Amino acid sequence: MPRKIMSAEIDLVPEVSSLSEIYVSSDQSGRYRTLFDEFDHYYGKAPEFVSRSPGRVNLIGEHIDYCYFSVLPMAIEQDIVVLVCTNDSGTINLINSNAKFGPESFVMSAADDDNNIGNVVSIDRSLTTWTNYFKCGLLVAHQYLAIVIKRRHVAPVGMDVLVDGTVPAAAGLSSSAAFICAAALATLRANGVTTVSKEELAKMAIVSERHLGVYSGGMDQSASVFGKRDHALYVQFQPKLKCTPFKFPKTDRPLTFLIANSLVKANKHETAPVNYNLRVVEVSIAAEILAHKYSVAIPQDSGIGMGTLWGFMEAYYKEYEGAGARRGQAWDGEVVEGMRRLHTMTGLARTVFVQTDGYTAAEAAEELGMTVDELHERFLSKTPVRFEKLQLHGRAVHVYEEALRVLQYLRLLLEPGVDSDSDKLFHDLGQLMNQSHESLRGLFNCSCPELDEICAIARRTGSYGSRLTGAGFGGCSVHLVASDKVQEVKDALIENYYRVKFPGIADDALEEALVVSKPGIGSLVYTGGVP
Ligand code: NG1
Repeated sequence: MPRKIMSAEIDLVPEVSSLSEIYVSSDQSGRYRTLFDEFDHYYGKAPEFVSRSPGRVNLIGEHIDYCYFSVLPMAIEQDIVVLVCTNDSGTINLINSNAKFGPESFVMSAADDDNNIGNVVSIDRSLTTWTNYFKCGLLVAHQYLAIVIKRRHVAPVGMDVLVDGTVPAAAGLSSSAAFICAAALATLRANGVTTVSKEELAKMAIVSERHLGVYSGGMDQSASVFGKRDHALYVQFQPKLKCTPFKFPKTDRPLTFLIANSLVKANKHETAPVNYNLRVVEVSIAAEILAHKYSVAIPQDSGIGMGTLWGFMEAYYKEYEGAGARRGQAWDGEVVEGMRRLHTMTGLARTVFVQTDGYTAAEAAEELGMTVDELHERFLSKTPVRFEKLQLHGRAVHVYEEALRVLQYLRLLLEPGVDSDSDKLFHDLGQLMNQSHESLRGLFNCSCPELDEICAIARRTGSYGSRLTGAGFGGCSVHLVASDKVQEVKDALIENYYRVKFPGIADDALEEALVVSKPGIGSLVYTGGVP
């Protein structure tokens, strides 16, 4: 039974029947025709629907989503599409259009006993296989069906699936979130749910990658689901998930973002214990130490079940500060007040974390007034991490300053009258992007020589601001370039980076590595058939 519309005001995941509603920069009908043919070739029938979800580029606000600070991404047109026909054998058949990724089939378990709600599949996180991402989406969608809409004792519907992606993998453009969102949406649809809100889809996708052992924040899934053509997104996580699309100001020369892939693969899952998850643990321990020093209690509500730097900021203001009528109040999102609070937080972080070269486990435990065993038990046992010293100074200062930069960036974009002087606007925005990169490199240690080099070349050639985007450790960079300078910056990168580092690189690889992507529409279901 299809689920009915909940309320007219709720922002629902759209269903479209024409490709022109999805893609503006390129004609994708050839791609879809080939995929429909392939589907017929493999399964001997036509797909019932296509679910798709895009990648994203983050303009500013890196490694702060899991601390619950707001970010400014936009969805891009590159996406993951999932063609689906249901089957009645309870089997999931997965084929990828890219032969590099082998097929897999499995039968779902019924999984509706009370201890195992919605767990239709088990995921072996020790394997790095593409199908694990589909399983994440499948799993969270079934948990949603069982727990949220209380559909129990109904056999999970099997699916014959063909997947195709244009978001480069491990490049910081969120191919994993795009795939998981598309897989979750496909699963809901296959199981008769034709109406789902963007908020519900984003929320279920946000928790999903934890099944693979990565404790990510919610930026990618939110950007992928809420993406809106010609709009960037202001994504807030607290007090609740909220995505506000906004248009760039109209300037005499259009604001253009060039994405340059370093082609260095950033493998988030395999390196999680020393890279991504270690950062998640470090910022949580930093929050706990600040809370301990200022004797405030903070909610244990991060993805990894610990306190957050956002939580500390809120608790600190409740207890000690706040100007005038705001004394003791939670921050309501007002930009100037947020900037003031974040300035204060940066100062506190610098005062408390004086050891700029890091803290051993014993030193961190002492800061928390606990034993090393207690530190391990409470903070280091949730996910495997490896370190010599916890970099608490750099991580906490980066997070508060980056959160501040997001508000400054937003303010510049929304300020009335910016249209008149695009050079000043681009310059100011660019400065914030450059500072962000410096901070990610120097304080958060998540850049790499190739990304630094790309940023330097782009800035030399006319980019106003250049920074890594996404998790870093490789992957993509984003550059604010005036539209009349794009070709010059591209040429300089081709000559001084790509042709030097990858001699003989093919022209189509270069074309894929350097893209100007317009903000695109988010997750949706396409029902238009063969175009
Ligand atoms: P990537 O790896 O670029 O998709 C990751 C996290 C985000 C965010 C950024 C850093 C996932 C799915 N996403 O993005 O939540 O923390 O790093 O800002 O892990």
